[in-house]
Amino acid sequence: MGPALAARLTENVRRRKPLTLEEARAALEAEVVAALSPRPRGLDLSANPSVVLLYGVNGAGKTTTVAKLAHGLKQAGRRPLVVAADTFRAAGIEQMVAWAERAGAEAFAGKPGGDAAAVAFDAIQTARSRGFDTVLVDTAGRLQTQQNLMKELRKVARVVGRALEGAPQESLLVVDATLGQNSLAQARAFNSALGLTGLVLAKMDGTAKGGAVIAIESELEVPTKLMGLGEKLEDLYAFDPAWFARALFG
Ligand SMILES: Nc1nc2c(ncn2[C@@H]2O[C@H](COP(=O)(O)OP(=O)(O)OP(=O)(O)O)[C@@H](O)[C@H]2O)c(=O)[nH]1
Ligand SMILES: [Mg+2]
Repeated sequence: MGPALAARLTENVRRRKPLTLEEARAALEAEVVAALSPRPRGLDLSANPSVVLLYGVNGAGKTTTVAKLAHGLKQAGRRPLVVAADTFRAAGIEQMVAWAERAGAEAFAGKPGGDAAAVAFDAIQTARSRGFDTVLVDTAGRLQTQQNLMKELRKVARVVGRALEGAPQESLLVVDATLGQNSLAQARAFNSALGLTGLVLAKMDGTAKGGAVIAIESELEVPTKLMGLGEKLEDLYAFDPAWFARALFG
């Protein structure tokens, strides 16, 4: 969770004067939960349609998360439209379309090398005319330091807002739990460029602890909303601070 926050939480635990290891562990858990909550952690999908944009660095888990979300929304009786707007990387579109098929969701695909913002705009028109209630937009991976690519994302968000008032309803940063403290730098940059509404913590099924989201939430007040616990469609969960704090300390 980074040295500054770790020092703060440790100091708080010390003040509670735990007598046993068990008490210390429980106090730490309580401190983590306190640092994480209470924040609204549900997706805001009340608008019809609602638009969800997913951002993140290369390989974070964006495409997989879109597929998992589509799967979960279908199961909840909704009609999601999956938008393959990674026009940048070779096979980026095909990958999203293949995942959408597996999830039983319809896909709206851009053309390789095309304008991602235009793809998102057209997808929203399609959603409105054909009655899709949720538009899930997969974007190309990029480093937060690539200014021109960050600018392109701002354009996507702007154009989405023009296509539909109040959109995007959700701007989610997918954070790879195995990347550690670099996630904080990512979150700062994506948040200041795009105004994040939430985080998705992917790859929590391995040895990674994902402690970086505590630092991100404390500093940016952007709630972690979802958590990826594997590579299958069923492996997406609502983020639960109590569960997370327990998992953090084994
Ligand atoms: N174990 C595990 N693997 C995951 C999880 N989420 C994604 N992955 C894997 O991470 C890799 C990258 O996932 P993608 O969804 O393609 O990531 P992306 O952000 O779309 O990548 P780019 O489009 O290349 O930027 C794939 O091998 C996924 O199967 C997760 O929750 N757990
Ligand atoms: Mg992808």
